[in-house]
Order: sequence, then C-alpha cells, then structure tokens
Amino acid sequence: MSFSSKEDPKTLVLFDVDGTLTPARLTISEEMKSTLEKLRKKVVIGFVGGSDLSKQVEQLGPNVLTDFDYCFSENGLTAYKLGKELASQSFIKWIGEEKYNKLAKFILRYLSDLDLPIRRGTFIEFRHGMINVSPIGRNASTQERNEYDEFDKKAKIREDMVLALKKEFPDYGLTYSIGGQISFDVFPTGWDKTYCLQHVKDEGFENIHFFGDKTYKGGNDYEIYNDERTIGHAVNNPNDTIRILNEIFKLDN
Ligand code: M1P
Repeated sequence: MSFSSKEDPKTLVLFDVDGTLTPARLTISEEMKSTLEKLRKKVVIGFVGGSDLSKQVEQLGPNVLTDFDYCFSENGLTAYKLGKELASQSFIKWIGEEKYNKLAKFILRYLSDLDLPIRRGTFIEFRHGMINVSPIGRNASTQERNEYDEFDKKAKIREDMVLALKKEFPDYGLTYSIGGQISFDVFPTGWDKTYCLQHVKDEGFENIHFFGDKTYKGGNDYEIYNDERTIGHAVNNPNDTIRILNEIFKLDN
C-alpha cells in the first residue's frame, strides 16, 4: 500500500473531527468535502477522533474508509489505512473487569447524586478503547446537548466529576478528557490522540500536520497538537480549517 500517486507522499495531514472538519456532532459540508478531495491529491490525509467509527460515518459520510487515507477512531485504537483495518487494542483488556467494575460503580453513584435540569439515557458508553461518560446521557437531542453544554460551562459538572475521579482512583493510570459538549472520555494515559501516531511511525512521513479546535490544556487535541512529531494548527471552526488549508497547500493551483 503506497501513496506514490500523491504530489507530496511524504506529507500527512491529520484532522480532528468535531469542530475541525464538521460542527460538533453534525455532518461534513460540501465545501469541506471538496477541499479535502483537492488536498488528498497533493498529500496523505487522515482524521483522528475520540468517537467510535459509527459516529464518524454519520458525520463524515458512508464512504469514510475510502475518502480518507487514514481513519483513526477512538484516538487510533481502531485504525484503517486505505480501507484496511490495522491492529487494535482494548480498554477492558487493559484495565481488567475488577477495576472497571469499581470505576463504573463510582461513576453511576456520582451521577445519580447530581442535580441536573434534564437526564436522558446512556450515561456510560462502553467503547473499544475507552469509556465515555455523559451526565445528561448520550441520547440527548442536538438542542438538549447545546443546552447542556451552556449549563455545564457555568455549573462545571464535568470538571468537578473529573477531579472526583482523579481523587478516587489516583493509581489507575487513567486520563480524563473533556472533548465535546455533553461528556468526557476516560482512557489509559498515553491513549490520547498521539496514540494514532504509532500507526504511521514507519511510513517515512517527513511532515505530519495536525488540525484541531481543542488544543488548549485539558482539551482532547492538546497532546497531539503539542507533540514534537506534528506541526499543529489550532482552528476555531471548520471554515477556519478550510482557510488555513488553502493558505498552506495552495489548493486552487
Ligand atoms: O470528538 C470529540 C468528542 O465528541 C463526543 O463528545 P460529546 O458527545 O460530549 O459532544 C464524544 O464522542 C467524545 O468521545 C469525543 O471525544
């Protein structure tokens, strides 16, 4: 599997999904699609998101595995190169049933004691490479998640819960990452977005660009944006991503 047909096969451009390629939890625009098509002729492209692949398919389209050279779901715990799946790891194997049980019990107990304006369903989403914890529940509608996001900015429910988890499980070796609107991710330390870089380390890339919107400390793009193996670009929204891509890669030429 090679990238020799590209103008610059030694350059890889990686993108966060929510807030970078698409608005949070929404779908990719036609303008972004055509920008990426042009970019892909020049360089190797991939995305790295915290969500699982099914959600990325909803957001980026049904042909996601062929529209991108690399697809990294759950920070690269599930990984595809040119549509072919690469080896992956599992959160439950890493943590073990006993420790996970203690963690899940603490989370459910903590959530049940919170005063929240509304609750929906799926408070712990069990994923391949992490768990995702949502005080309102992952079944919230778009409007409900927007409202929760605003509420949480003031009430700091997620921030406080992360502090409580760190205090309760200081020796678990877990990282807590508030990457989206209604939840936070919990995964082994080191399994942040930099995890995906191990899939490309022997591919001879000379430049690896990364675009993300949550590049501040505590955001889920922070580690990969600051990693010495990448050239980081902080964006405010998908339009910003398009603007910077046009500037750097001269996509109209
Ligand atoms: O990609 C950012 C985050 O997107 C979702 O967050 P939320 O549902 O809170 O908006 C989740 O899929 C989360 O895992 C992911 O990090």
